[in-house]
Amino acid sequence: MKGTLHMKPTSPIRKEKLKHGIFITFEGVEGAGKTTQVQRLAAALGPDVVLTREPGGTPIAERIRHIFLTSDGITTMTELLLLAAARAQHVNELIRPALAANKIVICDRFIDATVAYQGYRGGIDLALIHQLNRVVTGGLTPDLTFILDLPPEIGLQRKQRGETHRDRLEREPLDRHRKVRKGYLSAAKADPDRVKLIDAAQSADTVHTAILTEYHKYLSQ
Ligand code: T5A
Repeated sequence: MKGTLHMKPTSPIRKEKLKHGIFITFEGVEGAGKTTQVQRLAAALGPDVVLTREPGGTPIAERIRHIFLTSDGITTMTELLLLAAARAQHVNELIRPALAANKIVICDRFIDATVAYQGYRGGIDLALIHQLNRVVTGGLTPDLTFILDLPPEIGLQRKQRGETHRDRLEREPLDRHRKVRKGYLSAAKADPDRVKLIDAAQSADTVHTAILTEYHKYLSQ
């Protein structure tokens, strides 16, 4: 399976897409299975893939991630500004150069997470979030986004099965996680060409197949 997707006959449109790289993001509530699916897609797409995550992805952005995840008492506005700083660094240092080198960049969370978490969960004005996202990314938008949709209680249960430590956000009340899911569902509705909603309550194999199907559809457009 590895690498086979890129050995298929290439349409002119697809050649054009590959010339500029492809930017794919994964989103979803805590424990939706993003890490699992990011790794499976990367394995299926072969050596041209660059895997990364937000917040993080570069040494500076990973330091910001640590502050973000471990600082009890942090305000939502501080969260937003830390995430924006990390994203500015990540886009300029890693994502844009990789796309320019014709890579397929797969990122675990990106701009839609800020809308869902700091906007819907945290109550910050959505117009401000969109504007900040545009500024720090220089207008870079993913080509394709998979939202792994799952009731948050199931995601939290999945995570608790495997881990003893729960980070600051995972410990928040269920109501906050439900708002995050609502934010993601709104993002999918607002931009159906880019954002594909995947039922993450299915088995990991079925979810992977659904993602590959959407990826093929994207390439053939
Ligand atoms: N954040 C981030 C913001 O608030 N704003 C932002 O703008 C950004 C970018 C980052 C935190 O930062 C916040 C959101 C987050 O709280 P993170 O590292 O992305 O944290 O943490 P999580 O989102 O919680 O990601 P996780 O890695 O913890 O969970 P995943 O990746 O969604 O799930 P995964 O693949 O690790 O799977 C969890 C468990 O479920 C099993 C796995 O084996 C694993 O045990 N699993 C399944 N079980 C049954 N069926 C399936 N289909 C399964 N798929 C996986």
